[in-house]
Amino acid sequence: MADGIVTLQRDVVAEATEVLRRLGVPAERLDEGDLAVASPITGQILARLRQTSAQECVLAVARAQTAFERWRSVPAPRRGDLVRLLGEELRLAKDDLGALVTLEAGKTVSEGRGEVQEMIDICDYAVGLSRQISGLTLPTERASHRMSESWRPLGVVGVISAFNFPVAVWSWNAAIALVCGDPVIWKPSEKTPLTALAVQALFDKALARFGEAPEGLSQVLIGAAAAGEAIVRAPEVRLVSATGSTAMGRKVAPILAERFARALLELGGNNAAIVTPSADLDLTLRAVAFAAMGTAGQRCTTLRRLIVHKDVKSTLLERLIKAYGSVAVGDPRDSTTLVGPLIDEAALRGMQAALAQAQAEGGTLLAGGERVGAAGAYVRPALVDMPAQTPVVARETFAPILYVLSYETLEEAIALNNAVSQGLSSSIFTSDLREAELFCSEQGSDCGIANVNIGPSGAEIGGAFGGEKETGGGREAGSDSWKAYMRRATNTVNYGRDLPLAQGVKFDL
Ligand code: UN1
Repeated sequence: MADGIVTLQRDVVAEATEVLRRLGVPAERLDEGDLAVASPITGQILARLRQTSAQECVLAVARAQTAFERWRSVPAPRRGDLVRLLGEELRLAKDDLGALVTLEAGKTVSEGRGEVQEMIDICDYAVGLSRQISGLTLPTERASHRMSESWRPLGVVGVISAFNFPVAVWSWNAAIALVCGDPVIWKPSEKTPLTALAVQALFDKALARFGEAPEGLSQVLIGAAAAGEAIVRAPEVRLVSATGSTAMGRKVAPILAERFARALLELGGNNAAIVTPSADLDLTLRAVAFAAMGTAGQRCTTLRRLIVHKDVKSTLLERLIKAYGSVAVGDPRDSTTLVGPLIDEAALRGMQAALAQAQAEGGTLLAGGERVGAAGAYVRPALVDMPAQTPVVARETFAPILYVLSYETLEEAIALNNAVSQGLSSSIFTSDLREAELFCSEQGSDCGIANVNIGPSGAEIGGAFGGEKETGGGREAGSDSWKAYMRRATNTVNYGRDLPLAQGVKFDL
């Protein structure tokens, strides 16, 4: 540790080239074009990729549509076989793909591997789902009739993902879409296209083992906004699952609405945790530290607002200031590092601007905020005591800043939790059953995720993931999220000889 930062002498570019080779991405793809891909670890360029042309985007959509017409008739459990093989490839490649996530997105080794584990988990989930896609049988008011609903493949699914979960978000969508009978076209963040190419190479391996399958079940488009827009505008793409900023969602949603395509949006979060007087402070401290500083504050579920009861505020802050002062920041490849770099210089500038604004709005910087190291956008996570929920607190800054607010009554704390425009995740730390249940009730948190004695980040795939209000309303991963990837047909069958009309209507010729 020099200059307050963990450093490693290992060559980032050489490591990336080697890992990409092992993952099956051909070396010639890495120097074909003008999209420079930098590693946030040092800022060095890892590759220059050729961007998918507008013409190629059109061809990709057409190929996916042709694939859909065959894939939809493959029995769902057989479709599940492909996802099972993908899960097997991911298990074998877990360390390498995790390492590539570290090299390209700057996550720690443990978080890089965790992200791949999340992919494996959703594959397992989707394989099970492939034998459980089922519909209801419903009572009909007519004699000798049967009414049921069936779930049918929807069509081509577009996935637009962000740099911070460069591979897991694709898998939440792709694993489910594929067992539901839908091909997938993926536009990864232009900041993390290498992990996408590696995932595609693993998918191709699974496909080769699977045998007969239509071409174009999974495709990757490399590039910036234009490639994403191609997916959003293509009439064949029936569902677009987009993860990113609320600003991006505001562009995507109207285009989809205009052509009546489905939108599954996972946009900004501004997640809070309430710490009550009965909270177990040891547990709270650990949960807050991970949720606020983990992934360098770059999860959509990152804890950004800590709403602390006035009676425990000074005790908790004292311990938090210590934790913020000692957390290891630096090269994410080193096993002692807990906070890696921000994705780029723009992210660091955004953080510094937010900290300046917070101080102008009456905030006191209690810890962190300073840049460390020479190369790469490294910064110490910041802890800021705020007099109120001012405009900067109400905004999502995608960086490790934790604003601290205080409260006296739980109703006041819940009102603060809900008083922002985003609605992704939330938590309460309490040992009081009444407080916990109130927070989870209809009078409590208005977010898509409401946790008790767990931070707002790090959700498992078994639940439906997503949030309300400006977070976009989409739900991905577990529970019944699969229904967004299928169309529902209500089937009423008359097996009698009469033709009774519903609602007793008469129409006798
Ligand atoms: C995101 O940041 O886009 O709950 C997703 C979590 C992770 C997913 C975060 N499972 O923090």
